[in-house]
Amino acid sequence: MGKTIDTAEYGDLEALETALLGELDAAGDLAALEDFRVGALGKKGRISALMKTLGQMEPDARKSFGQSVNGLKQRVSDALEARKSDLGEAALAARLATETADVTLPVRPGPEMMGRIHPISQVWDELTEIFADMGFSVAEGPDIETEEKNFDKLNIPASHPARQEMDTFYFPTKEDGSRKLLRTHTSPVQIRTMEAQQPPIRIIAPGRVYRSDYDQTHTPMFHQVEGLVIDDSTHMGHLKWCLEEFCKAFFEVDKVKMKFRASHFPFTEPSMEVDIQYAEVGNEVRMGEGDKWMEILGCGMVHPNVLRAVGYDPEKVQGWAFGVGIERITTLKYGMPDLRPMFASDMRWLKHYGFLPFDVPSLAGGLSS
Ligand code: 2NL
Repeated sequence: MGKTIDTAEYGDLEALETALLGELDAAGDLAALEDFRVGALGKKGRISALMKTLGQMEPDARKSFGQSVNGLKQRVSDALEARKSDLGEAALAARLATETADVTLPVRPGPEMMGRIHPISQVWDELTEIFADMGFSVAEGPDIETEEKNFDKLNIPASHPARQEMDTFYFPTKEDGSRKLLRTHTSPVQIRTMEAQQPPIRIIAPGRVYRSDYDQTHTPMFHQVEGLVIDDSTHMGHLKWCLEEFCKAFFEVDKVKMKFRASHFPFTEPSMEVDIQYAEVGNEVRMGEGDKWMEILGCGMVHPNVLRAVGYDPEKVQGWAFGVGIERITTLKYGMPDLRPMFASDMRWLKHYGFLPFDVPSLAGGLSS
């Protein structure tokens, strides 16, 4: 005969189970649950103590009692896990109820408020916002281009002065005689788009461009945004409307006065340069007032040779294009007297002319505030 199991304290296993499950229900938090686990299922816990008595029992009794204790252990473990997950969810719900965050509050002064968005980046975003609202998509392309895409397909012949070494940064000539260059305008992006897509096309191409030129009003790297619209009937009236809408939105005025002057570019015919009227009041410039004129962009109807070069039929499609210098309209809009500090990384200049990271330009919320 084996040793008798003393379960008198609980009467029997069923009573023990009832007691344990009762304690489980009463445990009010995760710490109390851990105490319960150690006391019931831990190495020195009450269920483990029952298991240890098995060794001294008769084989038959050991088998049936062992099965009963195992069943009990399993049910208590399951109940413990269920209670744990209930209490965990309740604890999370309680935390969420107390730890609210008001996302409409202003940002606290801190490191994230120290940085500034460069005026060029801000204006880039403003331009994108304005033209996106008029249905233009943004197209981008590589800074390193071929002579073919930067010049030939734009109806700029090899003899053209703009192709001379003086103005263009060329890479060394390769064995096959070809050489790459740093794009001198973003027009090759439009060439790429036309080669890849059929009309209708309505894109802007903002980007860095490079010319070997450095003085008070020129830096060897600068930024440009070009626009291109091609379909079967768009005309110069659409071009004028689009540029007027752009100027009003960009300079944040209700009226602008613009002058379209005949000009010449190899890639457009006819070509025009656009002057905008402004008044100078102290350090400030006011668009749409006064009697001064300033040239701000170039534009025209896309030359038939350009359309042919990308495989379009000039008898079937037509279009217009424009190009704006981003530095030029940035200095104009934000009253910067000098272009040179633009790329000098001077923190004092950036603090003065830069934008806060949360001043995201939008037509509804104001482009610049
Ligand atoms: C300027 C002049 C201009 C264009 C750029 C263009 C592009 C293609 C075809 C035809 Cl793919 N034209 N671009 C047209 C006229 C003027 O820029 O003075 N920019 C600052």
